[in-house]
Order: sequence, then structure tokens, then C-alpha cells
Amino acid sequence: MSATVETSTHVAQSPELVTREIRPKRSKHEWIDWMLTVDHKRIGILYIVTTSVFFVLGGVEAMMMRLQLGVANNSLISPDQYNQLFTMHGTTMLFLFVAPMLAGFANYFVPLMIGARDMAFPKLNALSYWLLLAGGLVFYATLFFTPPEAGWTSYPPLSSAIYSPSGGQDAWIFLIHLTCVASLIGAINFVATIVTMRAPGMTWSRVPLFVWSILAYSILLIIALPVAAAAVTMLLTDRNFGTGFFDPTLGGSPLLWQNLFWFFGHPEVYIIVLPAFGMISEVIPVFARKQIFGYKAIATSTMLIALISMFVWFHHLYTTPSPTIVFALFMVTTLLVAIPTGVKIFNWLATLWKGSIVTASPLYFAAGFLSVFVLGGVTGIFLAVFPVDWQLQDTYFVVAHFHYTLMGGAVFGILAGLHYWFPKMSGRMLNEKLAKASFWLIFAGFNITFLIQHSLGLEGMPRRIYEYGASTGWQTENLISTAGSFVLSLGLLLVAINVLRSLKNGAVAGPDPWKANTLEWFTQSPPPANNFDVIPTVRSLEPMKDIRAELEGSGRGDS
Ligand code: HEM
Ligand SMILES: [Cu+2]
Repeated sequence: MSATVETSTHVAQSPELVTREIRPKRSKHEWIDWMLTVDHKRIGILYIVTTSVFFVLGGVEAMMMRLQLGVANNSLISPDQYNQLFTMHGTTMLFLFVAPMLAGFANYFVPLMIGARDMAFPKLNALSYWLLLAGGLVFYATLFFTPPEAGWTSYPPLSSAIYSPSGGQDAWIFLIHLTCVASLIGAINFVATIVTMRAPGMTWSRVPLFVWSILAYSILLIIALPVAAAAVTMLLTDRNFGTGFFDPTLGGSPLLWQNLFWFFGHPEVYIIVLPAFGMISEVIPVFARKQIFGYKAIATSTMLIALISMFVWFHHLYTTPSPTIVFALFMVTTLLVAIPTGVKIFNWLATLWKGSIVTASPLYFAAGFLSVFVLGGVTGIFLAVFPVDWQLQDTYFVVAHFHYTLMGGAVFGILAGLHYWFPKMSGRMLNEKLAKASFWLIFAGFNITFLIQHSLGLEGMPRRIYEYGASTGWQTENLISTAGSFVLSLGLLLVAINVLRSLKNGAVAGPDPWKANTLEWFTQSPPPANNFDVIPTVRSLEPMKDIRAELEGSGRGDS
């Protein structure tokens, strides 16, 4: 690309930001440019658009399940179809929506936030995206054959050739392989970029908190993914080549799968939640008009959460026949995670405390994140205590818990990030009224859907059942939950409408509509291919504040 650039002088909307735009030579067809792109911003958009489609698919699967469960003795969906639906839904949401959606935001914003012109390895970056897309296509091709039905956890013997003879399960394995390679390449790229390409003056104590979170996310991926890849390879050979890693009749053990899977699977939860934490840490100080409280504590707690999360996996095996001392040890490590998480939450609250709060939509979603994530954390503390887990495991209490952490944590975080960064990515503002309306629908709908599932769980409703009898007494609560899921969907639909409308008709954003702190706001919206003409020297945690102050001092103001 570098050989075919033409330069032009381009003055940004704001007089102080003069960026010489380098336009890569374009081919006749726009879509060919997109397919061949190695620009981190375009790759970021490709990720965000692709994963939004997968979110819709996962959402449709969820709604089909909620429809089936809305009334007792319903026969809308067969037992087999229900198994396929929760397997597709869980797998889609985790591997094809949340994790790669966050990778999309990281792709777009990490280079901009550290003042770099691209990722360290732009071509590898493109490869990551295409591998992910290939994985998603292979997985969804099973809709035309037989989709997998052993759950997103694919425990043997459920996932063995005897109980899951269809190729759907092998497609699931292939999906995991492809996303593992994609994410591993991406993670190495992020580490290289963050370590070597920061702007002059950006010492480690001036690295934005979102970038810290992506560093932690990448390190976790690099440690956890090879284990996942190994485990699914063993499952593949067990299913197809007669090995017996997980088959007791051949000397193997199903518990080996559970250990390997959760050694990866629990860090995966933090792989999802840490970048959402990072987004919240960017949004809160901007809209509280205050410097983040406890920067070092938040950055340290991010790394600590990543570290501890590698030593908690056994809490998923509390109901296996294992020595109590092992349960006790893992209970302690699991409870330990609450400390750095609490540190973050108190620091966010302290940042908001006595701030001059700007009540804009990104802050709404950040506040929504705080409240639902805290509830998910609290039920996590309940479940960490193994005798409690013995009562609640595999009930709707667990379904409620992990939707509060995964959906509450990741989706509210992503929505906060989307509303915050949309002006930068598109050059246009979202409609605030519509954004706030969608927030209230999502917040209400989410809580109506999932809060009541805690009591369903306490009443004994097991997860992964396709129907229940009228005599169970679970009918009303399930109906409320299903009704809530429609409110939630309506809210999400409103977000989509807002995005699509604003792309064309939104108010022009300008380079820095929020008066924010970090370097992505030092360039046009959307940024030119080369990101920055001049890379400023960073002198504090909030370089944009310094730049604005300097311009005011020199009489050029930021009007
Ligand atoms: C759009 C709102 C959502 C609704 C209405 C919803 C609903 C459901 C339902 C009905 C189940 C099956 C419960 C069972 O029978 O055991 C389920 C399972 C699950 N959901 Fe969601 N969900 C939503 C969003 C999400 C999101 C955003 C994530 C992840 C980030 C997620 C992750 C999961 C996982 C991991 C499972 C377990 C699948 C399994 O048992 O193998 N869900 N969800
Ligand atoms: Cu866990």
C-alpha cells in the first residue's frame, strides 16, 4: 500500500487540528478495498459489523428458547431443537459476538489511543479477522445439516461420537480451532503494538486504562487459548480416530476435559469482561469531568484479576467427586477475585463522586453496567461457596448469574463504548433521546428477563430443559422472563435504528465532541488512513486536556 499513496492537505473541522491526510489508492469497487484492507480501523469496523450480525443470530436463538419456555407444556420446539438452540446461542454469544466484538473495538482504538499509525503487524491483523469469519461460517453451515447439541461446554460423553454422532460437533471443534488461532494472532499483535508503538512520552503510568485492559486480555488469551486448542484436538481425535483421552473405557477421563475446558473457559469470562471494564474506565472520567480516581489501583487490579482468574477454574467442578480440600482452595482463590474487582468499582464510584456529571448516553450505559455487574458479582460470591453451589448448580440461578456477568458486563460495556466512540468512528453523533430511550428499555428488559430467574433457580428449575409441567408453579415467572426478553430486544432494536439513522443524518461530530482525555480525539472523525499527521508528545495521563489547555493559552481556544 505504501508505494501507492497520494497526499493532500486536509483541514479538520476544528481549526487547531490540521492533519495531512494520506489516502491509499482505492480500487474501482469499494467492497474490494474492504476485503483487501490492512487498516486497523477498517478491520475494526469489519469485526464490529460481522459480530453484530452474529449477535442478531444469537439473539434470535435466545428468543426462540424464551418463547418455548414462556408457557408450561409448550410444544413449539422439540427437545433436540432446544439442545441445538442453547448450544448455538452460548457458542455464538461467547465466541462469535462478545470476544471478537471487543477485539473490533480494540483494533480500532488501541493504535489511536497510544498515538500509533497502525497495529504492529497489519497483515496478520487482517488474517485474524478472516479466520474468525471462516470459523463463524463453518459453524453456521451446520444449520443446513445437524447443529451441535452438547452445549457450549461440550462435555464428553455428551460430545462423544456415540452421543453426538453428527458432524455438527466436529464443526463446533473447527470453530474453536479457527477462533483460537485468530485470537492468538490478534493477542500477540496487541501486545507487540502496546509494548513497542506508544507515542513519545507515553510511559506505562500514562497508558489509557482501556489499553491496559487489552494488554491483560491479550496475555490471558495467549495463556488460555493453547489449552483450549489442545483440548478440542483431543476431542477431535477421540471422536474420529479412536483415541480415548476422555473415554474411561479406553483409560481416559471425562474430568480431564472439564479441567482443560475450564482452565480456558474461566479466563475466557475475564477475556470478555476486562475490556468492558476498560471501556467503563474511559467513559466515567470524561463524563464526570474529573481525572480517574486511583489510576494505578485500577491498572494494577486489571492485571491482578487476569492473574487470579487463571487459578479459579475448579469452581466449575464442585460437583465432581474430588477432595474437599481442593474445593476449599479454589473457593478461596475464587473469592479473592472479588478484591481487585471491588477496588475497581470503588474507584469508579469515587471518580463519579462530586464530579460535574454530564448526563450523556455513554454514562447511562456505564451506570447500567455498574449496577447489573455488581449483582452478577454478588451471586458469583454465593456460588463460589461450594456447599451453596451443590444446591444451585445447573439451576436457573446459574443462568441468571452468568447473564448478569456476561450480558450485564460485556453488553452494557460494549454499548457504553459504542455510544462513546460512535462519533469518532462515523463522524456523526447518535441521537441522544433515542439513545436514552433504548437504554431504559434495555435496562428494564434485561432485569425483568433475568432477575426473576434467580428465584426460578431457588425453586429448583434446572437449566437446559426444553419444557416444564404446569404443576411445577414456574409458569408465571417464566412468562414474566419471556415478556422481559421482548422489552430487551426492542431496546436493542432501537440502538440499531439509532446507529443506522445517525450514520446518514446525525449531527456532525467534529474531532472531539465530548472534550475527552485520550489521543483518539486528537484527529478527525473518522480518522484519516494515517491516523495522525503529527504525533504529540504525551506529558500526562490526559494528553487531550494538556493540548486544549495549551491552545487556550495561545489564544486559539477550543470554541
Ligand atoms: C439477548 C438476550 C439474551 C437472552 C434472552 C438469553 C437467553 C438464554 C436462554 C433462554 C438460555 C438457555 C438456558 C437454558 O435452557 O439452560 C441461555 C443460555 C446461555 N446464554 Fe443467553 N441470552 C441472552 C444473551 C446472552 C449473551 C449476551 C450471552 C453472552 C455474552 C449469553 C450467554 C449464554 C450462555 C453461555 C448460555 C449457556 C448455553 C449452554 O447452556 O450451553 N446469553 N440464554
Ligand atoms: Cu468460572
